[in-house]
Amino acid sequence: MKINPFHIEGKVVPGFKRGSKLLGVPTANIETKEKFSHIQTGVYYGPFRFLNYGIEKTYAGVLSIGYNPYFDNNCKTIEVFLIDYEGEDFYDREVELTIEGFIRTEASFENFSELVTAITYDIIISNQILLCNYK
Ligand code: RBF
Ligand code: MG
Repeated sequence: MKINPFHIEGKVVPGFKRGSKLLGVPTANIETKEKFSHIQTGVYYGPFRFLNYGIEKTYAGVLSIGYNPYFDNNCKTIEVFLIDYEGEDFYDREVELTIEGFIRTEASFENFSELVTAITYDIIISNQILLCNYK
């Protein structure tokens, strides 16, 4: 669902290390200056850019904003998976996202494979919407 777009800027910080190892879906965890406490938790998509590096590619981002109910986190986090990025981890880089669409609310799941299936669908949906626009 398209939403009124909004901007997120921040720095990539270390996460819980579950994304790549456990799920096969590495995410960049974004620390923002604003706390974004007003943003509704859920799964979103939108274009992603690195800041301060001149002209660079725009990546297709799929975000999870919230408490990861399957893992029951205490803090609200903003994490993004880049569909079309292949490369090293990029901690400490300043990044920006324009969030353009909402996919679903966060959920807990019966088991691990249901969580991974849901994330896989999120990525497929975002891929269809974003890659035609930004490639
Ligand atoms: N975690 C959840 O507990 N519930 C979710 O519904 C959920 N959806 C996600 C959707 C996407 C597209 C991504 C990238 C992550 C999602 N996560 C969700 C977060 C996932 O649990 C987290 O990335 C790992 O635990 C690593 O911190
Ligand atoms: Mg992460």
